[in-house]
Amino acid sequence: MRTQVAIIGAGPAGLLLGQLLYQAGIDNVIFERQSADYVLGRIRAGVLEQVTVDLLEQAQAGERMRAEGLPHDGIELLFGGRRHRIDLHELTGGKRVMVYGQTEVTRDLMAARERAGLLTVYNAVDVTPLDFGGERPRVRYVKDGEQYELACDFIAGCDGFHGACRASIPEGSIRNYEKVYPFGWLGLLADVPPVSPELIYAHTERGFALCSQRSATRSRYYLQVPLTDKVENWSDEAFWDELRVRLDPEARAHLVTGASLEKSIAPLRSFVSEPMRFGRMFLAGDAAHIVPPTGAKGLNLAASDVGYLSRAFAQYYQERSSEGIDRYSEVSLRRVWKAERFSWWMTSLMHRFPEAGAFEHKMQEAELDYLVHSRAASTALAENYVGLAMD
Ligand code: RFL
Ligand code: PHB
Repeated sequence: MRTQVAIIGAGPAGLLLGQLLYQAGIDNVIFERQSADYVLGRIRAGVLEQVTVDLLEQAQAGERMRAEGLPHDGIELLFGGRRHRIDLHELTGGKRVMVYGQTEVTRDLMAARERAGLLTVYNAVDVTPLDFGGERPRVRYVKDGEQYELACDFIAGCDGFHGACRASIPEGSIRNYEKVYPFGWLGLLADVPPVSPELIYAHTERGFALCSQRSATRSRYYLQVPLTDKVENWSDEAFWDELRVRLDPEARAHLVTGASLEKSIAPLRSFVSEPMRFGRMFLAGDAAHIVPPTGAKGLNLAASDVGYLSRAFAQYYQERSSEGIDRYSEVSLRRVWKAERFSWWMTSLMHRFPEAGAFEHKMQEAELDYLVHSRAASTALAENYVGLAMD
């Protein structure tokens, strides 16, 4: 068996890459360790930049998003007990974000792939990228107890932070940069109407909270929690009680609570691996970098990576030019580092750090006050939040 691009991982990066390559006439096969249902069961991102929306349209997977996604023109920052609106649309000269869950993005991409008749090997065991340092890479895997190999021109490592691709690159050929934060996010999904039409990012003495949403009837909320907390010790009631005290009086009065559909704790990390290429293997998405979720950038970076990578492969096959693939890592990393900076900044500004003292708390409050009252500072936030342009 043979293909042009073997893609490891059927998360948003792998699935979107597969569709963009298909649109460019490039053959590809995806290998995924889990089942399709398992992939769809992971509740993650909710905010799409215009760049991501455009790529999903290009991939012919944008129809339902266009109909059901919620365009948002602003976000609110809550601190000192009051909310302040950041008008993304006005500050960026007409840009906005789209609230549409990663689960739905993934579902739409899976459906588009099925329509195209492309092969995805789910429940693939021991997926191993081989010989990608040379001219003839291969992927070895086990399916239903039998071992197989697929020859290919290139391997796309879209297998997330804990995947096999980055781990199989010889030590010393890539450099990792990492920062681990001393807290996590406890997330809860429930079929209740959102507390407010726009997202609320709350900075409080008890820690950060985020009010997000998936639709007019489904809400997603997050609380900053110590890393030592266990999800099983957080009852739904305890979650709602804690969220309530982190909100302003009006939001508190409007909060509708209900049984959780999902509840989980995610640690927060900043991570970049450089370069995003070794020989004929290219890393994309969480396989290459992680951002803390505060800036809503993870899924969007996965999308822009595969936007660049699909362009590079198209140039290779259609124009016989290696220029795009040779520049992939450099071009992607320029965007990645700016999103890393924004996510780190927003995380540092909005959370309560255990080691911070009274002076640091005053600095956070002063910066938030400056941010919402300075047009220049608000514009910088808005410009990054809606997403920087792709080169
Ligand atoms: P994924 O989604 O982790 O997919 C990788 C896939 O690879 C598979 N895999 C393997 N397959 C074969 N062989 C192996 N050895 C394999 N190892 C792993 C996995 O099963 C999986 O299916 O990575 P990808 O595609 O790069 O996508 C990245 C995004 O999922 C991630 O960046 C975002 O979810 C981050 N994120 C957010 N991003 C945003 O842009 N906006 C947001 O609002 C946002 N909110 C969030 C988030 C992430 C969160 N968590 C839980 C980490 C909120 C949270 C709480
Ligand atoms: C979400 O809806 O899951 C979400 C929204 C904004 C973020 C992070 C997560 O910054």
